Amino acid sequence: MKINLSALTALGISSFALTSCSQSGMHQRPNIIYIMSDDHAYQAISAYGGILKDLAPTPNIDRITREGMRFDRCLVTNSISGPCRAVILTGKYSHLNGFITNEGQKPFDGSQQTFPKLLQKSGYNTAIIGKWHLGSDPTGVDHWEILPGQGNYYNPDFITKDGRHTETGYVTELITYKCLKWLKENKDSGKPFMLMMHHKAPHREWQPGPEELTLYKDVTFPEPTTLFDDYSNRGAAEKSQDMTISKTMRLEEDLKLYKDRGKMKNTGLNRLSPAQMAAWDSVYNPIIRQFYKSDLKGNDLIRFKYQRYLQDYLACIAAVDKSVGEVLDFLKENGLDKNTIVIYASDQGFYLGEHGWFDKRWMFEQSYRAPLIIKWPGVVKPGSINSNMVSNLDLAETFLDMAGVMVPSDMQGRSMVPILKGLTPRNWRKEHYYHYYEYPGSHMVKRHYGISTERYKLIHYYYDIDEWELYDRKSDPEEMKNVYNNPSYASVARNLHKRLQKLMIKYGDSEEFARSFLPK
Ligand code: SGN
Ligand code: CA
Repeated sequence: MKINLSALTALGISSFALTSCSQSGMHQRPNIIYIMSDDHAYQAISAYGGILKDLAPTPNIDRITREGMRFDRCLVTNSISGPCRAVILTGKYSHLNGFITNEGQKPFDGSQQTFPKLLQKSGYNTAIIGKWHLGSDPTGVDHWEILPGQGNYYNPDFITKDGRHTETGYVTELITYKCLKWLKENKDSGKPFMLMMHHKAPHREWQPGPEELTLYKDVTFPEPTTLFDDYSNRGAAEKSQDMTISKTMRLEEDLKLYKDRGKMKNTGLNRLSPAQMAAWDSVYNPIIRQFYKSDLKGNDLIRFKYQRYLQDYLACIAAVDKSVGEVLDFLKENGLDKNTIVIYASDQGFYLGEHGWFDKRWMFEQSYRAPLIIKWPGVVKPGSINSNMVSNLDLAETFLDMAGVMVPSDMQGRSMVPILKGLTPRNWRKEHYYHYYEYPGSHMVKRHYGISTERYKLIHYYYDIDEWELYDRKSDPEEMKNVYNNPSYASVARNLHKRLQKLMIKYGDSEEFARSFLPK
């Protein structure tokens, strides 16, 4: 249920009074643990199937799926870290929460309404630990401990309200330790809790932890069918990006094939202790020797880079999965599992060689779709799979609704609680609006906005070019063919144009507005 908070304030009724009196038996409100990794592709979760099904190291994430609901169409609104995090916190599109890009961005305005603030106000004990990536200090939480910016994998710095300090260890393990510590200290506080556990992994440059260094050493991964995509049948944006495995992915920093060890400092590998470095070298030195001896070229080199990329990427995920297992075990051992909702998500999707790419940003499937799995004992039917179009825009309202807190009317998503109960409302969204802004910038993906329906996507690249693209996911699931100028799709395009216009009005966005607050 949505309520207009400013109207209530005008009547002299505070939201807290409202939420308080709407609750009975507040201590029974569910705890919420939101585990979010960074750049975890759904293709790299075994429970999601696909070509890596038998190789993805995700037994514990799969456990959440078995006990909960797997969302197969969770769409993000702007596929990049900081903006996704701001959308999750506020339940508002980027142009309204003010955090539109990672680069060249003012810090997130933490004085605005966010779901942690509303939960805290309603009596929840709240915390955020791990990657934050929003520039300003977190607000609305009783406890926070965050990585500066992207953070480092080994011996990372953390920032708390007392300042910045360095810790010894591997980032995924440190974040897990801190979260379990906070849970132990707060589980008996008499208040329900909401913890945001934000992993850095498996973000670039994909540095595996000490326990996982050799995990995929001898594994060969199947290749995606579009690994050698040449972007024919598509427009200027796809042809001019800078995110291919072949050209953009660096042999040294990304694939650890260092010739010049001085470059290790670019990726934080200079932070390793002598013992950590010895373990690292014992794994990578033989790979380096072999690689430079083999003198690979052309497609053989791309194939090799893809394999090397996935070895490290999945090894990083193995540590995240272990972390998830530790949280689930902790809940069970402490009798908290029945009343704790556990969510596993990634900030956005990611390319694992599809279209020859890594990274994200596009409105194409692999980056637009994020994994989302929710376990809510007694409410969600174990092992259920949902294909409704949900969005990271819905998370704030979902969390508030789970906690029985009134949802402010200016949030732009919708609570997924009815879906979790197996009762999808008949008027659930049938179309989703997207807007990506960070251009020029890393990976050079041009600015675009668009509408997605079950079957089609209409995309407009509008900033330094003016090109429309239309994809039919039914006849072209891999999105290899822009059919915008195909006469047989003329009426589909006309219809989508109208619906897109309506969506932009609904969410208060427009091309003109976007141009007005972006760097020229
Ligand atoms: C870094 C990465 C990019 C990545 C952005 C944003 N380069 O700049 O590849 O797209 O982060 O990622 S790196 O060489 O520094 O790793 S995001 O997930 O935070 O949005
Ligand atoms: Ca990310």
